Amino acid sequence: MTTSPYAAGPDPSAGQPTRRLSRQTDGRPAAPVRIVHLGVGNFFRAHAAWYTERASDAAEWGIAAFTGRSPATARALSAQEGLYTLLVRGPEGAAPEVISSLSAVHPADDLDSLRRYLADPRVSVVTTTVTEAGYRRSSSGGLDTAAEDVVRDVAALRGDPVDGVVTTTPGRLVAGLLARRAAGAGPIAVVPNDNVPDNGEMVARVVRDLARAVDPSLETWVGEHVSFVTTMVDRITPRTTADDRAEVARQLGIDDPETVPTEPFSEWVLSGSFPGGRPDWEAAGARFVDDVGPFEQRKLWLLNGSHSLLAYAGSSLGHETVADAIADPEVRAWVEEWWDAASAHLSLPADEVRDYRSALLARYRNPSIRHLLAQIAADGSQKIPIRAVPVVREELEAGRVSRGALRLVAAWIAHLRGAGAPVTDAHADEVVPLGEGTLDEAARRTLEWLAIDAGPHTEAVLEEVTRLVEGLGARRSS
Ligand code: CS2
Repeated sequence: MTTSPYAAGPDPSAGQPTRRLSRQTDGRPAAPVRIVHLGVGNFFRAHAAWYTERASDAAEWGIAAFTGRSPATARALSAQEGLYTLLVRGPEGAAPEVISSLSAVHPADDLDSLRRYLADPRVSVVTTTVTEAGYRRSSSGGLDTAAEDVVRDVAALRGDPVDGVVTTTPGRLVAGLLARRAAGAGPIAVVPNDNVPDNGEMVARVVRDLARAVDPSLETWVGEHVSFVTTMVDRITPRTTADDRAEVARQLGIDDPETVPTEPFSEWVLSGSFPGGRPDWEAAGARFVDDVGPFEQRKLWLLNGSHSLLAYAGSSLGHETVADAIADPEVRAWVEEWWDAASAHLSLPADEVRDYRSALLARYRNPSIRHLLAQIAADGSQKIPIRAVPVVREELEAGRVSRGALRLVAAWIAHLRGAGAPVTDAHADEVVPLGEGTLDEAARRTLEWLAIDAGPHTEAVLEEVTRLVEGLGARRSS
C-alpha cells in the first residue's frame, strides 16, 4: 500500500502525523461515470453525493462533478482522487466518513469533458446545485434572455453548437444536450437539488427557453428526451472550518482540506421519471413520491423560514450561530410564533408538523454544529420571496395581519437597514435601496417589491412591520 506524503500547508493536527486521502488506502475504486453534477459545493457533497455513496449499487454509479465559479475545488479534489471526508457532527460527537462517489472533478470551463459525458449513453442523470441565481431566471420565471451572459451563450451555441463556449448553467445544460442529441445517446433525467419550490419545472423552463433560442428543433428533442425531476432537499451543512479539518486529522490521521461538516439528519424527496435508470438512492433513505409540494412547503416554511428569521432577528441581537440564537428565549418565542403562522397553512397532519418542529429544535441546538447566522443571512433577495411571502399571503387571505409571519419580513428590513449580519446578496444593488429612507418608506417599498398586496389591511400591515423593525432596532442598541 502506498500513501500520499503529507503535503505542504499548515498542519491541522498540531503535530500528529497525517497523510492525504487516496483511493487505494481509504476509498472504493472510482465507479464508471453515469451521473454528471454541476456545482460541487459543500451541500452537494453532504447530500446527493452521500446518497450515491450509500446506494446499494454505488459501484455502478460514479459522478463526474463540475465546479461552480472556483476551479480551486476541482484541483483540490482531483489531488485526492475525488475523495473527501464527510464529518457528521451529532450531539454525541463527530463521525468521519470517506466518500468515494466522485469519480472525476472538473473545473466549470471544461466544456469538452461535459459534452463528452453527456454524449455517452451510459450517463443517464444530471444533477445540479447552483443556487437559484445560477438558473438565470427573469422575474416571470422564464430564462432572463436579456442578461448579458445568457445573450452570449445563445450566440455561442447558435454559432457553434459543437464547441461554442458557454458560461451559464442553462447554457452548459443546453450545450451538453446538443452533444447528447448529436450522439443519439438517448433520454436523460435532469435533477435540480436547489432549495427552490418546484425546482424541476424551474429548470425545465430555462432549459427549454434557451434551447428554443438556439435551435427550435432542440426544444422538441428536449420535450421528448429529457425528464425534469422535482426534489426537496434537506441537510444542514455549514462551511468548513479549521476545526473540522483538525477533527478529521485527529480521528483518521488524514489531512483533508476538502472535509465537509454536516449534521446526522438528511432528507431527499423526489418526484419524476428516470428514463435511463438511476442509483438505488432509496437504500440511503431517499423517497420517491407523486407530489413533492407538501414536503417542500413543510421544509421551506418551517426550516428555511425560521432559519432566515434566526439569521436576521438573531444576528441583530448579537448572536452569531443558530445554536446561540435558538437558546435565547425571546428569539425562540419568535420562531414559535413564525411556526404557528406557517403551520396553519400546511397540508400535513398536525402530529407530523408537531414532530417536525420538535426535531428542528433539536437540530438547531446541536452543539457540535457551528452554523453561522451570517451564512444563512446571505442572498435574502432569493430567500424571503419563497420563505416568508407565501405565509404572509396565506395569513392575509385568512383575514389575519399576522405578527408571527410579518416579523420575518421586518427582520429582513432591519438587516437591509444595517442591523445584525452584513448584507451579502447577489442582488444587493436592487435590495439594499429598499431599506433606505424613513422606516415607513422602507416598509412600503419592501412590501411592494415582495408583491405583498394587503388590500384593506395595508395600513395595519405597515404599522405592524414598522413596530417590529423598531423593536429589533431597539434591542440592538440597548
Ligand atoms: C439555510 C439552508 O443558508 C440557508 O439559507 O437555510 O442552507 C439550510 O441549511 C438548508 O436548506 C438545510 O437543508
